[in-house]
Amino acid sequence: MKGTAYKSTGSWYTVKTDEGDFYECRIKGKFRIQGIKSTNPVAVGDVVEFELEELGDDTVGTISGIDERRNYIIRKSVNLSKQTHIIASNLDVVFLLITLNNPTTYTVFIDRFLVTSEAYDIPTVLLFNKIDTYSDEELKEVKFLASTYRQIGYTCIGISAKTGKNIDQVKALMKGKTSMFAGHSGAGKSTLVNAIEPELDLKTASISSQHSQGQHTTTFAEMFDMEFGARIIDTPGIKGFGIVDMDADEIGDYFPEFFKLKEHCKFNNCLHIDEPMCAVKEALDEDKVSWSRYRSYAQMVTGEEENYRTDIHGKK
Ligand SMILES: Nc1nc2c(ncn2[C@@H]2O[C@H](COP(=O)(O)OP(=O)(O)O)[C@@H](O)[C@H]2O)c(=O)[nH]1
Ligand SMILES: [Mg+2]
Ligand SMILES: [Zn+2]
Repeated sequence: MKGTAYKSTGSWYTVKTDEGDFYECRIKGKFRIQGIKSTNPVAVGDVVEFELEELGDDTVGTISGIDERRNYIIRKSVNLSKQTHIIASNLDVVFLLITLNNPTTYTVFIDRFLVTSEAYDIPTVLLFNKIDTYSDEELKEVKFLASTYRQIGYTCIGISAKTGKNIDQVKALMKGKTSMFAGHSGAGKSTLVNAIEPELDLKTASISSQHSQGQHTTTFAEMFDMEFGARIIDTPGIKGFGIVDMDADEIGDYFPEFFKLKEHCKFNNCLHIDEPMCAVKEALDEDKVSWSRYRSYAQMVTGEEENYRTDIHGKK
C-alpha cells in the first residue's frame, strides 16, 4: 500500500492513503535514505510504502520504503552527534510572513531564508502581513521591498491576516498543494491559518501548546488537510529552515539575480567581494541589483552577524 506521512510521534507514523484512510505505521528494520544521517527516517510529507498487519485488535502498518523526496527541510540536532532531523518533505510552496514591526523582519533574515529555500529547491512566496497597521511611510517601505523581491522573481503579496485582505490570493496559491508558513514568532502565522480555515487553527494550537509544555525542544511537524483542497504542514516553533552547510562560493548561486550575472564576471569563481571586473558589483553601482540584497550576501560570505532594515532606501 502507498500513503503520505501526516504525523510522526517517535516510532509511530500516521499515514494517509490516496483513498483517504489513516493508518498507524511503524518502520521495519533500518533503511538509509539518500545518505542522510537522520534521527528520523520518515518525515512528514514522505510518500511511503507499507503493508498492513494485525496487532491485537488493531490493524497497523509496517513501512518498508520511502519514495525519493522532491525536497526536504532539516533541523540540526542540538547535540554534537551532527545528526539532522528532517522536519518535512515534498513541499510545493513555502509562505514567508514578513512584518515591518511587531516583530521586525530584517532583510537579512528574508535573504537568508530565501537562500535556504533556493538551496532546498522550494518555491517561496513572500507575504507582507499586517498591512492594516502601517502608516503611509511604512506602506511605501513595503512596496519598495515587494518590488525589490518581485524583480528577482519572487511572488509578493501584501496581506492582512486580521482583516482578511488578499487572503483569497494566498488560498489560490495554496490550492492543490502542500504548503508551509514560516516567519518570526508574532508575524501572524496562526492568525493567517485562522483566516484561511478557522477549525484548523484549533488543531494546530493544541499541538503547539502540547509541545511548549515539554522539556524537550524536539519539534514534531504535522500535516493537515484543508477544506478547500490544500494541505498545510505545521511546524511549531520553527521560524525558518535548518541551515544548510554551504561553502562561501556557493552562496551566490542562491541569489538568483547574482547567479544570472556571474557568467559576466572576469573570474568564474568570483565571490563578488574584492575581485576586479565583477558584474555583480558593476550592477550594484548602476542600481541594477539591490544594496540590501548585496549586504545580506556579503554578510553571509564573510560570516558577519548583523541585522539591517532601517536603511533599505539608502546605500550605506
Ligand atoms: N493588526 C493586525 N494584527 C495581526 C495581523 N496578523 C496577526 N496579527 C496579530 O499579531 C499577533 C501575533 O499573531 P500570531 O498569529 O499569533 O503570530 P504567530 O506567532 O506567527 O503565529 C496577534 O496578536 C495577532 O492578532 C494582521 O494582519 N493585522
Ligand atoms: Mg503561532
Ligand atoms: Zn563577481
